[in-house]
Amino acid sequence: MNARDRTRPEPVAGMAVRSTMDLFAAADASPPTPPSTEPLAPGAIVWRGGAASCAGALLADLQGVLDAAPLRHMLTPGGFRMSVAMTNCGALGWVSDVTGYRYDAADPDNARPWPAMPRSFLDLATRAAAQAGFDGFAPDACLVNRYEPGARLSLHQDRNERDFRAPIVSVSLGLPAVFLFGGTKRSDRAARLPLAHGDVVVWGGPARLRYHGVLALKEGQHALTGRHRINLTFRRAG
Ligand code: MD3
Ligand code: FE
Repeated sequence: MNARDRTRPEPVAGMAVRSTMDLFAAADASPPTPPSTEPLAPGAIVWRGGAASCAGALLADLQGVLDAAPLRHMLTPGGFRMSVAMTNCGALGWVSDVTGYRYDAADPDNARPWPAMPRSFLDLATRAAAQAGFDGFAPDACLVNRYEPGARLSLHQDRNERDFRAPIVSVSLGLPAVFLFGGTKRSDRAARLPLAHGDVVVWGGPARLRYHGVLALKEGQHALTGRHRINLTFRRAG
């Protein structure tokens, strides 16, 4: 049962006519609030729709970030242009170029610090982490990924962060995508997980170093993001 289900209590079989007031009273008396998150794998939980109610605020604050640090297609160490457009906010930003991957306090395109992480971003990320048991998560980096139809992210591990005890929190906005969740070896078979607008996933503990990727985005339209999917990943990098 999730939060949306709980807002509409169902009549109990065998009970005759009850007023709407009684039904809500019965809902109030029901056992402790069930968690709105589901376990996905050891160390990983999904909070379906966890960002749905704040998506408008997140996207409004994202615009300020993009004005200061525009999205760009980085190069892989192999010299390929990434199909996903990226930027960052927070003290550190993830960057890729022909020399490799790293976190950097400066935006390589303009040598300025990355824009600050908006309060709305930080609030959501810390609330999500706490629901997965990671109290005190203090992300210092938020990588913004923007997918257009056809854009994909091949199977990889996130291992440029200093301390793998901190989880990664990911927030999906806009068009849906299929996420690939593999094992700790690249050759391990990957499960497919559909991620929709508002879904929040926390990847920690034994899930932290699992291979993952995103299948090519399908064409579509979303009321808030047009033909794009936006993913925010919050990390403790430094
Ligand atoms: C599982 N982004 O930016 S988020 C990335 O949807 C990245 O844009 C994808 O992978 C995206 O590095 C996936 C989900 C995610 C992020 C980090 C993880 C899953 C993870 C780290 C470890 C295990
Ligand atoms: Fe990743």
